[in-house]
Amino acid sequence: MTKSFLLNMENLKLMPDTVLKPSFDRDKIKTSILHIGVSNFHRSHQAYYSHELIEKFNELNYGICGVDLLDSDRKIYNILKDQDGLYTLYIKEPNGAHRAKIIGSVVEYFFGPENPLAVIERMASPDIEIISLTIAEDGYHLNEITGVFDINHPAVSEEIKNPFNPKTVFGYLTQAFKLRKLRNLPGCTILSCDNIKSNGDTMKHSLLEYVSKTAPDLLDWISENTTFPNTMVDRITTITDFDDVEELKQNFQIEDQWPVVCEPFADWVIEDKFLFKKPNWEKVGVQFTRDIEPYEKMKLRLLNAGHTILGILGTLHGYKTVHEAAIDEDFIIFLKSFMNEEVQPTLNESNATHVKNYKKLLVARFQNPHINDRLSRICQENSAKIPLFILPTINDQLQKDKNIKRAAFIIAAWCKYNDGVNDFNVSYNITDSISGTLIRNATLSHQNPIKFLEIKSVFGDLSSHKIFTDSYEASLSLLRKHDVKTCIKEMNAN
Ligand code: CS2
Repeated sequence: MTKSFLLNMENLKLMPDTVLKPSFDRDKIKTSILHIGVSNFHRSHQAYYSHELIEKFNELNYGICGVDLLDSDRKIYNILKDQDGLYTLYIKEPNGAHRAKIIGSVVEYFFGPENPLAVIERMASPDIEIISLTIAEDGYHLNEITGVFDINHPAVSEEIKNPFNPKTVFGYLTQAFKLRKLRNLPGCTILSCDNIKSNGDTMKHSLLEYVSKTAPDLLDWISENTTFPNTMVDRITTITDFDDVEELKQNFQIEDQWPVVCEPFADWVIEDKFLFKKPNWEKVGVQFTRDIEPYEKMKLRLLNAGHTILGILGTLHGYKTVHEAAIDEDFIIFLKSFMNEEVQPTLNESNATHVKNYKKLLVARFQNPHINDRLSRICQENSAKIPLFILPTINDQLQKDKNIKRAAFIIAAWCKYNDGVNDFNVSYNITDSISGTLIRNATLSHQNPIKFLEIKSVFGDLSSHKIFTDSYEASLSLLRKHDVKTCIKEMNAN
């Protein structure tokens, strides 16, 4: 058996030269970014970009202080503590060339449930210029129907009763900003990096709403002393498998308790709206723009929608990973037609070249055989994803009386997906915060297809749009009679 080394500062030098190790002195790094939500995605994306900036350009000011606020994040807290904040980014090329890169940009870490006051103090320290976030859709506490911040959300109302023991990101930020104001310190840039629509604006409205109810004296200060750039973030990052941990041991002699696996592609577009001088991230491929919308739309409607389509159709056909579905020619013909005929007309002309290049790369990204991205991950919380990834395309197309045939088929397939059994009679779990409603309405749809579209929190008024419902009903009736593969072939033939 090959000897392997626990990942920590001390052991770095013992690791073979095939491991890409930080060459910078981590003790010299200054922290100007505090990041909340040290997820796999943060570690493959924002922390990677900061690492590259430090490593390649000796920009020592962009160290990250990682913070997690949820009890459920205790595992990453313990691991990062053990590993001196180091972790492996296991970057898998489609041709099988895999790189193990040790990321060294997370130089501090705080765990909210253990010491909330320490987190608030760190957020309020003058050297922190950017507070970035990957707190997932749930972390924003948006109302399902209105899509705006829900002050009555149980986590929020509980916290309001006990503001000095915050639990949500809003509670922490409020306490930290109170301190900054009191101490006459400047504010900071809040950089949301979540896959939600207008992430910066959403964060801003939510925070202001929270503060108006809990600390109205702070409202003006926050408005004047913070900015909330919108961002488009992109890098396919999977759930870490035990096999990855083993491979790193065998092939690179690294013993990492929680490495991160991702594709080689990475993209980050940020609205140019920083409170202070922005990090020179453009040196490592980040794009700053005045208008984020075209990029955001492109990514959500092509990549994320593409994933969702492969997720739903693939699961019905018994596939387990994105790769398996993406090398099925029938699936790809369907996906490409959807993108070209139904999504493309809804995208802005202004970044047409970017869109063209993005589309070209997309299928190859999905087909990367080494990225074991499970369809079960993709289909989690479809009820939150579909309104963001697919419905905007449908609404835009309907408004212009344009083609929605494939989009309607996808919604019908999602209805069938909620029956919970694939075409080979194997059942799977539906992991969704409204799974009860989805399953109930999918069951009712066997008698009356429209019942599924009557879930208002997902579909709004779509059930009253005749052009859409006709197409959806035709698809659902096809899907109830035949297996999904036959239906896709039929769709492709027309
Ligand atoms: C995926 C995303 O969860 C999903 O639905 O589409 O996690 C996707 O992998 C990332 O957005 C890629 O940038």
